Amino acid sequence: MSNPEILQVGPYPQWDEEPLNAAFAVHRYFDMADKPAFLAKIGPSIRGIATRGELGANRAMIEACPHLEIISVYGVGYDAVDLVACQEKGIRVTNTPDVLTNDVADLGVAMMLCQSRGMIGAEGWVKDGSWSAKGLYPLKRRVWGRRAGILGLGRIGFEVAKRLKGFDMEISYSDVGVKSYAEGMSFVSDPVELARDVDFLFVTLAASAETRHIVGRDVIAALGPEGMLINISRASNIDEEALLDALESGALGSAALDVFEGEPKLNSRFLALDNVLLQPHHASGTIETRKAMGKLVRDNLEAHFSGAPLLTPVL
Ligand code: 8YV
Repeated sequence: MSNPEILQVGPYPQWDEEPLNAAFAVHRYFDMADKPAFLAKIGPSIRGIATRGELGANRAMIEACPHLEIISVYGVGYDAVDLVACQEKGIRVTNTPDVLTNDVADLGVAMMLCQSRGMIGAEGWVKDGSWSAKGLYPLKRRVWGRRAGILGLGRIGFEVAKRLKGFDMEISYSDVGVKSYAEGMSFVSDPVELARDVDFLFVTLAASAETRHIVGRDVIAALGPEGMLINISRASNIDEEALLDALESGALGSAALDVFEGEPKLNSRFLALDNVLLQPHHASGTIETRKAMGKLVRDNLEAHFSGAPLLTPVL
C-alpha cells in the first residue's frame, strides 16, 4: 500500500525530513509559490497535515482537504489550528506537550535574569570600550528573593515556579482555580491583583479566545514602573498596543518577550525600546527538544494511520 499523503505546512530541521519522507508522501506547502492553487490541486489527496505551533492550520486549509483525518502539531500550542472546523469534520489533532516543558521554562527564567541584570547592555559595555572609558556598568535590579507571579500554572508555569524557588523567590499564581500541586505558592484569582503584588509576571497560559488580551492595560498598569513582564506563551495573551504604550511611557518597567503579534514581522515600536529583551520565538529551540518534538509529530501520524491510539491527542 502506498504511504499516506500529508501536507507539510512549514519546514522542520533536516533530521526530521528524512524519516517524514520515508513514512509519508509529503507535499511541501511552504515551498509553493502559488499556495492556493497548490492546495486546490493537492488538497483532495491529503489525509494528514504536519504543521508547527505558530503556523497551525486555518479553516481554508482544512476545507481544501476534504479527506483530511489528522493534524499533527509540532508544538504544545494549537491555538493556530481551527479546532471548531476540526470538530465539525471529525478531524483528530495532536500536539507535543511535555517534551518541551523544561526548555520553555528555562528560557523564561533565563530571560528574567538576563533582563533584570542588564546582561545584553553589559556585553555592549565590554565590547564598545565603555568599561575602560567610563568605568563601572550601571547598577541593575536583583532577582533572588523578589516576588514572582505566574499567570497560568500549567506544566510550563509549574516548571518556571520550580526554578524560581531556587532563587528564593516569593511565588504567587493565577489560574481558573487553585492547583493541588502548587505547594508553597499563593493563589490570587484576579490577574490585576496578581500583577500588583509581584515584581516579575510570567505569562504561561495556553492561548485561546478566552485568554485573548488577558494581560490588558489594567494588568500592565498594576505591574507598574518597577515591574517586568515575561511572555513565553503566545502574543495574543497580551494587549500588545497597551504593552508598547506602557513600555514607551515608563508605566511598565520592562519586558522580556519570546512571542509577538504577526511574528516574525514584529511591530517596529519594539525595536526602538531599550527596556525590552526580544527573542525570536525559540523557547523550545534546543536540539534535544526539537528532536523529541519531531519524533512525536511523526509518531502521532504513524499511530493514526496504523489504527493505534494517538500518543498526545488534543481532539
Ligand atoms: C513552536 C511553540 O511550535 O510549542 C509551541 O507552542 O510555539 C513552539 O514550540 C516552535 O517554534 C516550532 O515551530
